[in-house]
Amino acid sequence: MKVLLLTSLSLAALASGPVFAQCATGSAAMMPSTHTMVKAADIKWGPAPPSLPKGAEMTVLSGDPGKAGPFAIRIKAPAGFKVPRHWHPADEQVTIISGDFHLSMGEPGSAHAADFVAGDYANLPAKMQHEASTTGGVVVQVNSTGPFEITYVDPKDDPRNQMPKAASATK
Ligand SMILES: [Cu+2]
Repeated sequence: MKVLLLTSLSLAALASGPVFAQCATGSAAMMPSTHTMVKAADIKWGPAPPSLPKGAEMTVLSGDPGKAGPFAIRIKAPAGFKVPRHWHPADEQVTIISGDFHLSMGEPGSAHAADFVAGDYANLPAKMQHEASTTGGVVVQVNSTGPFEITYVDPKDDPRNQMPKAASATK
């Protein structure tokens, strides 16, 4: 009986080891095949895609938001910037790098709102509608799984629907 007990204990110990090792290997397999090192000082900002309201800048840290698979981007938004209620097809992990950020999760009547500062984090579940804004400007990092898409709850809020009008109004 003693031998049996020891055997089952050591089997349990063996089983717990490899389980964690497998988890680590599994998540590593999800990462891009090439390593990426990004120095904040070297980041080159470009205009954010037309799916976001005008004024924001974006940089891609890793992956490709337009393709299937994990990616990391940063978005730099000026003071007063607001992204009206929208949702994404995949979970969106947001880390505040600098500035102030305000997030309202869920439908307007029952939304959960919070203010964020540098170092704060939020996970925005796939298809859960939300609204984001900043008072004094913000840089956020977004980690998600491509292809990245934004669907505005009110199509009138979609900058892609406003573009022709905006262009003719300024000319
Ligand atoms: Cu969003």
